[in-house]
Amino acid sequence: MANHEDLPVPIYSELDAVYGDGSQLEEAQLRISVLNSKFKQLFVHLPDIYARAPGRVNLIGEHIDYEGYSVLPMAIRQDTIVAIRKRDAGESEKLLKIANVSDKYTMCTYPVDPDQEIDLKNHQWGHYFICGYKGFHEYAKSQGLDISSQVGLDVMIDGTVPTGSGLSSSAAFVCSSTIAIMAAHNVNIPKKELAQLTCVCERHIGTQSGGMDQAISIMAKTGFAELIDFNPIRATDVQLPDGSSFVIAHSLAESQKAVTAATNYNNRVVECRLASIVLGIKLGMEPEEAISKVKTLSDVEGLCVSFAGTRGSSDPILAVREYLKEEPYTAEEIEKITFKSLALIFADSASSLDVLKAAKHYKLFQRASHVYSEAKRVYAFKDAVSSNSNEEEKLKKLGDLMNDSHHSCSVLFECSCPELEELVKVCKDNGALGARLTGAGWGGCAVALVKENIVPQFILNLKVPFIYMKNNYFFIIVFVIF
Ligand code: NG1
Ligand code: MG
Repeated sequence: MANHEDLPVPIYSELDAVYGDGSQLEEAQLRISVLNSKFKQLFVHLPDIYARAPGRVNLIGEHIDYEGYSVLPMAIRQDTIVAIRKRDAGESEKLLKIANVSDKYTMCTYPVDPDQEIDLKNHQWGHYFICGYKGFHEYAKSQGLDISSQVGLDVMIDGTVPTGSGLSSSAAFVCSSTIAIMAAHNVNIPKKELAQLTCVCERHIGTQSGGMDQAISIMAKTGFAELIDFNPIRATDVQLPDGSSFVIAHSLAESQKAVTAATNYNNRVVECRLASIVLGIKLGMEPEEAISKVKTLSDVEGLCVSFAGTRGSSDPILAVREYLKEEPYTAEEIEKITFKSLALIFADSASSLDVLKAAKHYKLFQRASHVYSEAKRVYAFKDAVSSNSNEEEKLKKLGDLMNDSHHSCSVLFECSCPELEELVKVCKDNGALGARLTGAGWGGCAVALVKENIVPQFILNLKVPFIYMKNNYFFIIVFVIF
């Protein structure tokens, strides 16, 4: 039988197929009937095709996918559905019209030209569809496929993943759009290729994404979390222990990653790249070689390990402690090591140059320490899940790893925020075995591991003190998984 990740993704033309496992039929039918009636009202015709992609919660492995390290997310039921109709070649209007079921989002209109530039300075919600559109056409060109881009598309979006919440509403949108656009052109490819392609698509929004969100959105399986490896992308099922639930709670601080990229997300990608170049040089590479060959901290791990090996341990964190200083680096200090200006090192990446403009200093020691320790925690988590210990011990271990991950994100990677700190504390005070921010951070959700028998009480307890402490917040959104 073909491997799950070698199969193509499903495309839907019938109502009852939107949830592949046939569950929640009524909810799906209701959504599709609203979608259809709004579609018809606006575009006169009905859509030809529906595509669906879920959001995700990351259980552990934060800010390490773009450094080449494995992560451990699972899909959530909240998703994006895209309904699409390709206009006939004879129809005069040649535009991409992207509408939304929710009145919150007004219709966005774009030309059909796949080479159009996305106006990143003027962020619009429809840009995420164009990410898929541009990415698909680039893919088609690279494969020599003959795709006419001169027909208009009518599109209606229905998303249920809260935006800016760290639950990957963006990847759900980009993935479902890409699948729908491909289907409209009769193209389909295996899931693992699509996971790679959609990661490249989403980078058109200006964030230097690592690929976790698209990989889990495309390759998730009901009832499992997945260990996602990169280069090449691969998904391995992880069956979580019985007797526990993951509760996701929203801090209600919204994190608009596409808008804050230069100081937050892309800043960390740049800092990690600089840390890996400096480490490469300190561990014996020529500066020019390190700049051209070393892209991520995983690229220099081999060098770190052989260094550390001479001291009787194979821990790259020891190399970080030996060779990177704890005080933040100025650009000049780094340039003394690289013998090349930072502007030249990043000359081919406009979004990295934006980071350099905004940055005052670079915390190489802290970022590298987080990445190497977090990468280990992912494997420790996976090992704990499959170990022979009793459930009680397993859950305790998983909770401890989640707590350590949060501490590292907060103190070393500095991607938390006061609201998330408070929420994580409230989770722990109310009996969570472990709690941590999930996704990029700087707002959004926390995920807590909670024993199943206390989940209802946990949710109640969580709401009360949180509302009390932050009386400007009226509610938190809670999803329970498993
Ligand atoms: P969210 O939480 O969706 O903004 C981002 C990245 C991931 C990963 C995590 C941090 C995108 C599309 N997603 O997720 O690749 O780096 O942050 O672990 O940029
Ligand atoms: Mg996102």
